[in-house]
Amino acid sequence: MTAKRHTITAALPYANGPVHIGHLAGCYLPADIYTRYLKAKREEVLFICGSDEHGVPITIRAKKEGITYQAAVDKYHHLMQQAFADFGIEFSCYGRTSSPTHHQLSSDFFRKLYDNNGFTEETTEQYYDPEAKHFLADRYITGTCPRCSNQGAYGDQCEKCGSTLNATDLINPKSALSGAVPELKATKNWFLPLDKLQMEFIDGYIAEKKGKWKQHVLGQCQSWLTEGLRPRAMTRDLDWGVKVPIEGADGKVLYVWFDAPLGYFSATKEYFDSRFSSTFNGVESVQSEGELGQIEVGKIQLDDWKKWWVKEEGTEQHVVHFIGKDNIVFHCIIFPAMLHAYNQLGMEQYLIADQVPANEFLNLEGQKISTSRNHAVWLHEYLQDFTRKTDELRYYLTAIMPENADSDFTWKGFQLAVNSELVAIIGNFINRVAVLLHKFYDGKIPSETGMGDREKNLFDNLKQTADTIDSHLQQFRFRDAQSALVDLFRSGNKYFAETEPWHLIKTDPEQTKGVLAAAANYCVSLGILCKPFLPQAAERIKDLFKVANDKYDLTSLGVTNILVIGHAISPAEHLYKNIEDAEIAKQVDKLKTSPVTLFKGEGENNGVELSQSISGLSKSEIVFEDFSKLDIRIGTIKEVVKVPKADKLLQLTVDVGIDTRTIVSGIAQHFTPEELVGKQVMVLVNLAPRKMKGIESQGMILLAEDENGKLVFVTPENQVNNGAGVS
Ligand code: B3M
Ligand code: ZN
Repeated sequence: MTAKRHTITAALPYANGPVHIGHLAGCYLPADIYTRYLKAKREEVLFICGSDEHGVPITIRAKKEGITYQAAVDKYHHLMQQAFADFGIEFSCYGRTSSPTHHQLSSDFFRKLYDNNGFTEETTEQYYDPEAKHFLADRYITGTCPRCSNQGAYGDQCEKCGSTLNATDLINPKSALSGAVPELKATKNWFLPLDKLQMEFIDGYIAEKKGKWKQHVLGQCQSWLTEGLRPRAMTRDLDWGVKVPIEGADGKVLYVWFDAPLGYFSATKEYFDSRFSSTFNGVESVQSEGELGQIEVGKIQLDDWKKWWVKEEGTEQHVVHFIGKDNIVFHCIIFPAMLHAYNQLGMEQYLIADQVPANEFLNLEGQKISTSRNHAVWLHEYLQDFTRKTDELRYYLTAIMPENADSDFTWKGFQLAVNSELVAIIGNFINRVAVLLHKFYDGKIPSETGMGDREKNLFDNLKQTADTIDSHLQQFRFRDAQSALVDLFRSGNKYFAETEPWHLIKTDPEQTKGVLAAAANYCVSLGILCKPFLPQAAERIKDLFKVANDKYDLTSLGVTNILVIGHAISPAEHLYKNIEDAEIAKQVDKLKTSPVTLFKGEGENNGVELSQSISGLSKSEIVFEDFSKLDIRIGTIKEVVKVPKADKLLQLTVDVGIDTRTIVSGIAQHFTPEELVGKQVMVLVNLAPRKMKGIESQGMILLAEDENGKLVFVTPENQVNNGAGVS
């Protein structure tokens, strides 16, 4: 069997601010789930990340805070690294691009390309601040937007109208450093000939990914390629970054998007170097379970970081970059072009990504996350407010992960996910099994697993679902994978509902033993499957059922006698606790007190305007992601009153589980208020609120029309809980 080696990267976050939930859902969480899953399969995997400490946003942040660039990146590097660790993102190595190893490696990489005519030299006119004696990055220039006349537009974008700009487009440009009028001055830089590399390599590389990569990723790549790539400067006039290793290039550094992806290499190198010096970034290096699979530590050579980045005959190697959608061009086009150019030199043959499963953006309570306006949920603050509740956030973020379309985090949604799924389905099942084992059998496995039809079905379904999860994960469908896992807990609850061991014990004590032994062994398998998604649950289940470490991985999945007769378990406990309304209210208030903007701020990606509302469905063909934007839930009509001076409208008060809200509906001519109270209906709950006759309507009730034009409600066949989702 050929070995499979997986090199997994997550985008290096800019060290200019703390980590928020958008970052987590965008790339760190899916990368962590994926890595943990491969580890549970005992495949070779290395998970690489680090802080991106160069580039203009860092220099702006440092200037704002009145500290040196290095002090700024030190501060945020440590803050981010700590928050990731506290949240349980298990990087194998977390580097930083201000490290000497990184400067050396990226500088050498540039120099080798340079020595082999890998760049073209071009002189262009750039804005220069005559007072500060400094070339100005586009972000350092403000002026009037030529499109919308906003006087505070930046040299790279106007945050009012969302246009992408060149600094020379601005009317009345000013330097943000000194306020001086900038002058155009000639400057020489080195350009990567992307036009040539497109024809030579990139076109074919992307074409080959059709049907393999996510549609939205290919779509973005294709639009760049159709427009035609142009040479791009790989050096910049800036005083912070990796110095350009060429005579006469004083005051110039490598373009941040040239050095940052090489940070994946340098973080790996530093990690392997540290295995000989036992420190990494000055911190004791800890190797986590299963990380290097079958590699024997004693055999590692100094150069072994290249095992993860250089082609090796006879080994199946996979490089996967987890990123957000704003990083697509850099990871799918520019970095591969750099590596291809380097590979042409005939030295090491670097591996080029075979998957880039970029995610789209996560919004927060219907608005874009904005770091500059503090409309965000910061990870380190979450961890303070919800001590050790990491599974809870992982679970909800995975459930709403913006895999193929933007999605929305709401605190109510978070509460509902925790209370009605983690507590009511997952925690509840595990707890019931443990409680009954203690109640009837002194906390010991009473017999072998009973193997009747029900048990056979239970375990068959487990194995099939595990295969489904595997296939979802291989295709980066984290939401579906997690939801299949929850279904397995539902099946456990159903098994109990059918076998009723609490009654069965009175009529058939022997069979009851078999049922509880089956349930307990089934719990162990569920715990193993929780590992990538809900690591805390996985640990708690392992401790609760006292499972040996070496039996707790995917090779034990579906085994019905992991827990043998007489095996004692720990006292029963609840895996999760309900999140109370007051905790949610506090978070919602916190957001309200921070001003919200409609546009993205400094350090973010572009000036795209917020789309706040769902614009009404078109009747043309849609894809599933379009449908999944609709949040349809079951609700119960509590009160109905006529709307004064409107003969068609009724004002309904509807309990939709997550809250009780007002909905105005044009159904007064079809129903009397009396016949509506108590009715269960389907409600589109994430429709933007709108006012009708001065009343704000928060959602829409779904109705069908019969052949006579009479309206009928679309109702669930059986009574279900308010708030139940319709999908
Ligand atoms: N720091 C951009 C970002 O955080 C950038 C990623 C670098 S990955 C090599 O969105
Ligand atoms: Zn504008």
